[in-house]
Amino acid sequence: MDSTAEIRYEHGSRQTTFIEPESGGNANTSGSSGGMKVTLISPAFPFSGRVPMVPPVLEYLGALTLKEAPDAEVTLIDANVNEPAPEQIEADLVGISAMTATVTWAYAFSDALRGLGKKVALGGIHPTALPQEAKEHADAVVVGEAESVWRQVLNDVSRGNLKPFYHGERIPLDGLPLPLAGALKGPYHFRAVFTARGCPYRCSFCSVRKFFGDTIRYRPIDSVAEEVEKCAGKVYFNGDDNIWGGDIKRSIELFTELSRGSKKYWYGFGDLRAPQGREGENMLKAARKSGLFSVWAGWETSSSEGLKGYRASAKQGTNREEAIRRIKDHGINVTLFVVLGGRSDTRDDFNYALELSERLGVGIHPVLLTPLPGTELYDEYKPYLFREKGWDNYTGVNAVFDHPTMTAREREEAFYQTSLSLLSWKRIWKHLLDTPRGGFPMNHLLLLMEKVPMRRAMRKAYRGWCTA
Ligand code: B12
Ligand code: SF4
Repeated sequence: MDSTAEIRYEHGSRQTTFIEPESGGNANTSGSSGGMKVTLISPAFPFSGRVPMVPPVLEYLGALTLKEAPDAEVTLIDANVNEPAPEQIEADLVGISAMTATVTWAYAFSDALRGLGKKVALGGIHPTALPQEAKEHADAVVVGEAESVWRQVLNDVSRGNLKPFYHGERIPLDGLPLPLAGALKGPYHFRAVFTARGCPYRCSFCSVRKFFGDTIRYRPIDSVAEEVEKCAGKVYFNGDDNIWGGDIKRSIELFTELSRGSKKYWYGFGDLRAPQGREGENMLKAARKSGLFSVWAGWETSSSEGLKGYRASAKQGTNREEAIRRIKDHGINVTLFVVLGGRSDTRDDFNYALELSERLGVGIHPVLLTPLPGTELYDEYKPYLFREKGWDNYTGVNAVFDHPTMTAREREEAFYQTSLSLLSWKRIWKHLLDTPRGGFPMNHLLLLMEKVPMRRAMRKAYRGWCTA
């Protein structure tokens, strides 16, 4: 799960980017989608509003579209920057990418577009988990990854023969196009780079394994390095589910290659097991040298019983506190994700998150446990879900199921109080002091860049919640 999600930015001017079709775009690889207009949309977030990251899916799917249909006209829209009116969209095909939290917006927007006679394809993690539901709101649903089917979709649109479902296969990640970096202008600070897909762990609350598979597929190291050089800014986000991957030797090779390039800083999600292994030290050394300054790790919960319940023990290794110390010793900052408010949690678990942050000198990112469709947790929690709460409540800040001892309001209040305490000036200051000195000044500056807007966003969200 991710956290920069909670950084809000004020709304700015309209931002839609039109990308010129390749000049003289000749042989259309699709053979028949000549000059078609394709608009790709990343929906508005219900909770976080504007985030400082370019929506990776737009730049990537835009590039894939031009790879498959070089003479297509591609328009990218980040609805967090500019929420367009459906009447403004002129396209032969509109592709909308949705996760669970954003699918309510995606469905409503798609319904409006279809009401105007436009063709819409929905894709991404939520339509893949619930394709039949998504089909109610779309002309076509792309289930799974786009690479193996996108050309077919474009062909079918141009022939007026769109199918209801396209099933993407999990193919090797060689030859992926470079994202259309810079095409989407906006108040962005970061761009994401992906080096792998898939996760071998089995956390019951996570959608990733079912979507991308339980084996890891890696991109060739030279294409990752090329992308970092050409597309990533001075500071970038490694969007992998686990920056260490499952193969430490490969990670060291990747980090070594990255450190040969121009100096860039990066951050991402990593498990706590890899840094503990025999090769852990070497890996951390190479990662730091390549510019890694901050790791977000899933601590998830305090007790081993709780970890077992979430099937999240394996990724913790045998001594997770030692892993945190090691990472920090290498000058790398640590933030831990903690899930709260599960049916076996109590109010004390919220206090535990505060204690953990003090004791380990790390940032904590609390999330209210959210059973996302397509996960094992969803099946387990199905009987307790609040049916009246739509998918736009599935953001990690709302209680969406019944709890044996705490009301939804009590859990949400506890969540906000915990988050606000973690973002108090006193704790931000303490976190700055606890930030590894080896990372000065970049780690400290970036920590402030992250915490201050997050604090502002959380306070605003809390005020909104109090009046709701
Ligand atoms: C980057 C990212 C973010 C960024 C998004 C930035 C942005 N503006 O888009 C930010 C930080 C904002 C974010 C926020 C959140 N995120 Co997030 N995020 C990711 C991450 C790491 C990468 C997604 C990505 O961009 N991948 C790159 C693109 C190229 O790949 P892709 O999206 O998978 O697209 C491929 C296919 O899915 C498909 N496809 C996707 N869309 C479409 C559309 C069409 C038309 C077609 C044809 C195909 C297609 O084709 C692509 C190529 O194969 C994923 C983890 C993951 N492994 O997916 C989590 C993930 C998507 N996030 C998740 C969650 C839960 C959240 C939050 C709710 C977390 C939170 N509590 O704060 C928030 C939601 C926002 C909010 N608060 O309201 C979950 C979603 C689970 C679910 N069922 O919805 C994921 C899967 C993480 C996880 N471990 O579970 N996130
Ligand atoms: S480690 Fe767990 S939470 Fe992270 S991607 Fe893998 S299954 Fe999901």
